[in-house]
Amino acid sequence: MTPMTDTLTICLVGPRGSGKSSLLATATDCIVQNAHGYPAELRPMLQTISRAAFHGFDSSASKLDLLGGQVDDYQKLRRDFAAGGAPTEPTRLNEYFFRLTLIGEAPPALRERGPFLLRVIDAAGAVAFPDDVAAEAPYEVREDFAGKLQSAEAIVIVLPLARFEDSLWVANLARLLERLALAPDNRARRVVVAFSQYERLFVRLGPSAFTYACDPAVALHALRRSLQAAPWSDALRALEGRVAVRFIALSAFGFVKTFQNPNIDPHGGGERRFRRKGVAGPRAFTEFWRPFLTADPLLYAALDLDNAFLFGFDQIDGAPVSERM
Ligand SMILES: Nc1nc2c(ncn2[C@@H]2O[C@H](COP(=O)(O)OP(=O)(O)O)[C@@H](O)[C@H]2O)c(=O)[nH]1
Ligand SMILES: [Mg+2]
Repeated sequence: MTPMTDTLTICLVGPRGSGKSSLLATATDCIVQNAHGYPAELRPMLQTISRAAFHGFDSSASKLDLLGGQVDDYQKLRRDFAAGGAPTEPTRLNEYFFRLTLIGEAPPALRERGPFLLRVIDAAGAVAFPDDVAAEAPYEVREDFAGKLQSAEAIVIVLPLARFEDSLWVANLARLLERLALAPDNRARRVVVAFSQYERLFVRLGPSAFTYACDPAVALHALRRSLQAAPWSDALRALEGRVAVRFIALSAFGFVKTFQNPNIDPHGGGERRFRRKGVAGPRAFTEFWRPFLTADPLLYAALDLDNAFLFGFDQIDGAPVSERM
């Protein structure tokens, strides 16, 4: 029997600078480096494909490819991140297309399924919250985004873990969630709240940092603390039942390979990844770079498969971590 092809749309939303593009840019490397939270035996493979391939056309010369969403668009995003800069902010909605295949041991429910074709929409900060009063994006772009948000099967909300009090986007997020709850025709079945920049919590721990980060109980504790201070979490709760909600802490910068400290340059101005001195080009940044869990929101969105780092409200609300052990 030929496996059925599943296609789905995933929307990345979140305030400007929250790390949406970095999350996406590092997702394929996260999988290649086996830096996701799923069992290694699952052996997921995430490849970029063209827009035409997503829609089931073979020809690479298809008219659809002229609309963008080409394989190269993702490689550019990835290269920009690898070269040490932030991915350049797109002026319109950027769409990226992937084929997800499980080549290892899939759990029973997934064995007859796949490959999964994913469309991931990364909106520029200005449109990532449709109601943003400060949005500079043209009306059509925001309308387009609102429409795609409605038609997405999964939504990944990216929020910086350490910058929680910022008020404008807190209001926008609550509105976005209410809109999702009220819209009768929205297709969202899964929402992942991804707290980015997780490595920053561990900057003082040196080489022990990675060990702590890898403990799901530590992640749960950090997520609980953040959610206590989040006025929008009630709006998210209202979605539950109709939508599966998961929380995860992750990091595009990640932890330095072999040294295991957070991948932030202690001597660099601002926040920069650790860079090998005397080495030029992207290799200076990528030599020791290992992202942390950035593929998991996409894998969960596509597969509806949990792992030890994905938490639902039941776990967030559950007994304190210390009492569970
Ligand atoms: N410390 C830290 N900074 C990050 C991380 N990921 C992204 N950033 C920084 O956050 C800023 C915004 O990232 P970007 O992906 O462009 O955010 P977007 O506007 O939501 O797409 C950039 O300056 C990145 O260098 C991370 O994992 N850790
Ligand atoms: Mg971006």
